[in-house]
Amino acid sequence: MYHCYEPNTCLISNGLASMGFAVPSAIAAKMVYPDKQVVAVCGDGAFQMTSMELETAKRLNLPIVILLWRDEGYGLIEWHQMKAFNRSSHIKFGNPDFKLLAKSYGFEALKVEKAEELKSVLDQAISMNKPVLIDCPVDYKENMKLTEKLGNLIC
Ligand SMILES: Cc1ncc(C[n+]2csc(CCOP(=O)(O)OP(=O)(O)O)c2C)c(N)n1
Repeated sequence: MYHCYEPNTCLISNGLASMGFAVPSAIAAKMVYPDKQVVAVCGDGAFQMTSMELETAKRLNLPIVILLWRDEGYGLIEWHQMKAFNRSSHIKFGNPDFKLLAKSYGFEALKVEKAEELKSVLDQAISMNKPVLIDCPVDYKENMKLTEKLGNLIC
């Protein structure tokens, strides 16, 4: 659903779609293009696979923004399970307090409290010109509504 306006401005781990890609690749992108704004977007499960790289970003003083979708679970897997079996299994996990975690690495931390705030919080994070993590709670029930809306297009 993300619209790209310029070539090579949206980096994804195509093919194997490896989780944990967003933060390290944002670090690399910012090192190569220090004058561009770089935002890593990732789920909480994927983030926790490489969250130690916050240390790298801080040490190299790279002002990247990490937008973290938090649903305490493997949302995409739950979505597929619900579509296939109408029930889900082993997709929930606990999280640390991401704001505290980010701060302990020397990141700034912001939190989105409601959907309407997303853009202003993102703008604020970008304008800080520092390493920032945004904790954004999401309700993946929206996914099932999307499935209904798009029907066979995404199956
Ligand atoms: C290294 C790795 N392990 C497993 C998978 C399979 N997989 C794809 S999406 C997903 C869950 C992603 O959860 P999260 O990062 O929290 O994002 P959400 O779907 O909740 O937005 C899993 C386990 C993968 N793509 N990469």
